[in-house]
Amino acid sequence: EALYDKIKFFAKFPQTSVSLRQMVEFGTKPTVGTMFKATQFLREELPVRLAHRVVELENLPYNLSNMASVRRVRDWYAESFTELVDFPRMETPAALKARDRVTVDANGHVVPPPIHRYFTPVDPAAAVPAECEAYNAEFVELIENIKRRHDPTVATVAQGIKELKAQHGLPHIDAQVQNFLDRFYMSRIGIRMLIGQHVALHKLPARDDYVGIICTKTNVAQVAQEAIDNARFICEDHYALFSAPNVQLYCPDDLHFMYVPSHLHHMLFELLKNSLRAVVERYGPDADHFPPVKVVVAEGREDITIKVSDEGGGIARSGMPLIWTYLYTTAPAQPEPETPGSSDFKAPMAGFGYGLPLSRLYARYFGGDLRLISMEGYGTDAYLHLSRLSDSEEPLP
Ligand code: W6P
Repeated sequence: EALYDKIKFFAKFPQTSVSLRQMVEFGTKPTVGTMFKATQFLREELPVRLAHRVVELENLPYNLSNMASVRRVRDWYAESFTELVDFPRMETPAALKARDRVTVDANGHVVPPPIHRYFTPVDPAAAVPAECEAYNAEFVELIENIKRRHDPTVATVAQGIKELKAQHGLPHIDAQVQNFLDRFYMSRIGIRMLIGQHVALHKLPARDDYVGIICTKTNVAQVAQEAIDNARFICEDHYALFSAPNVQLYCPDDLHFMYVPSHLHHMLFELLKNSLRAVVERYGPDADHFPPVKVVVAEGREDITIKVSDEGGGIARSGMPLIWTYLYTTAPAQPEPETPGSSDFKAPMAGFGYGLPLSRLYARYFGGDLRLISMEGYGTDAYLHLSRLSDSEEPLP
């Protein structure tokens, strides 16, 4: 069908990576003209990225492409693709006039037609600022709606994976499916970053240390403390505890770097929940003492590394690869691992969501990484590496 041909055509174009530094340079003191250029970039780039995903969603193994949930997600991508390529290009007042699409008022000023009638490329310098502004605003509204449309993607894909498990009884780690999901979610992080950044530049009031959703001086101790407070609160709620295990934070108060605070919070919150869960489940919710979780932040030249250490009993070495899989998390029943440590192994498994694989993708998105080292019978150390050199480019699948 015609739409699918168009999508396949767009999917032949390479995606364009953007670095954190570029996002910041672009968004510093955004004028109508710069925002217009950003609009033009996204108006080209987003359809290309969406098209790549549609083609992948159409070609999944295990008949995954025909599952209702996967098709629903595919349809959202195709719908958003259509809206973006149908979004009009803009044309100059001169061009408009030449095409007799405009009226000229009593003072000789051009009265532009409704935005949806613009459609040829324009030199922003030659365009009327008010027109550009209206055009930008309309584009922002479009991509905000697109972002909202795709909110339920992770839950919907997870549903599909669960159904796949039920139908095929697949092995716990299927490299193909794992690989697809890593690519798919990495792409999603990138698309949502670009949209979120653009919308924030357009809408949020200017702040000294923010460029869109990027904080040029993200205070590590502050974000870490918020993640700690939130994770402990959730833990107390979940286990009906009077007090969750303590979390000791070792971080210079003034340590800051350029990052997206919400991403950092998300990753630390996820790690801390896992650690708290491991500790509470090892000692039991009625224990009168828990060993504290420790968060140590180190400032290197290349990286800021955050280590989250718990004494939650650790994970069997054979179980480590499973931590990063998506199939595993939605699996209703797990066979016991063939190691003596199986009882230790089972406890932390129960609650794993997509949190860890997604957190690792968030870390990698800006050139960082997430690694786990476990001492079975004692505890687990998670190392979150964040690149301080903000010029690593988006890793696009
Ligand atoms: C555990 C399992 C785990 C996963 C991620 C982070 C910390 C921990 N601790 O026992």
